[in-house]
Amino acid sequence: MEDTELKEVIVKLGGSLITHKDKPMSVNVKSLKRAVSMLKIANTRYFLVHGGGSFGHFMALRFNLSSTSKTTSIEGISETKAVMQELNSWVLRILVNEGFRPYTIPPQFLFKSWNLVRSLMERGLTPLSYGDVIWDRGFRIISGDEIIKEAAKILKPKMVIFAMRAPGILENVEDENSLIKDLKEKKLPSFKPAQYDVTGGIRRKIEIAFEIAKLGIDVIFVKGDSEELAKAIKGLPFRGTVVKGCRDLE
Ligand code: IP8
Repeated sequence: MEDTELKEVIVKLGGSLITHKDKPMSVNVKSLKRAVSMLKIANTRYFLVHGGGSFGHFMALRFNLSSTSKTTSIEGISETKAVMQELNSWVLRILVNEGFRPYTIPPQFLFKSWNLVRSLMERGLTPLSYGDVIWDRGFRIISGDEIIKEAAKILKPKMVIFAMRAPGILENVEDENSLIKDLKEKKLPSFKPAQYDVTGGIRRKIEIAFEIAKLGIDVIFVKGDSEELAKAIKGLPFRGTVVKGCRDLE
């Protein structure tokens, strides 16, 4: 069997896709179910990660937690972990109902468990992780995007997909027709900061996408609750944004 056939696809289910971002602690069940059904249709091996949306970001902001500073608020640590675990249960349940066999590994353990991740995938299970609070010489938030970056380095997937609410990266957030199809490093639009986002928002996401692309892996931003997601995974023409993998080792 060709090596490429064994490679999995890493998908980040964005918090803005799977929750109602302006409504605290509210799962967007419809979008989440649709995104999961698209993953099923595309029928490949996945490593999945989900974001915090109106669960994690809302709580982290309330207790002043972030990805760039350490917190000593033990209430904030527990409350934020609790809501992320709750959101993870929703994702887990919907994946199971759709026929996946997911297995959650919180990020605190993930980085020491890549062999477990590989074993899970070999057995037909789908490893799932999520943005969370971790101990990193002090407690801080780790975003799903940071997890994806590490996973991409280790697993060397076929592609990395950010499944989002928007149809991709937009030049102007208010205009869905301003989609950037081919995103190049020098052509970054200026993004407004999100209403609440403790992990750096779309700008940080794009920086991470370029870091992954430098490993020679294509990174795709696509609307998660639409057929475009399945098309992108299958390698068919789709509407979305591509950051082309570019490894110049020669
Ligand atoms: O939505 C954030 O993960 P992200 C996780 O992937 C928390 O940035 C706890 C806010």
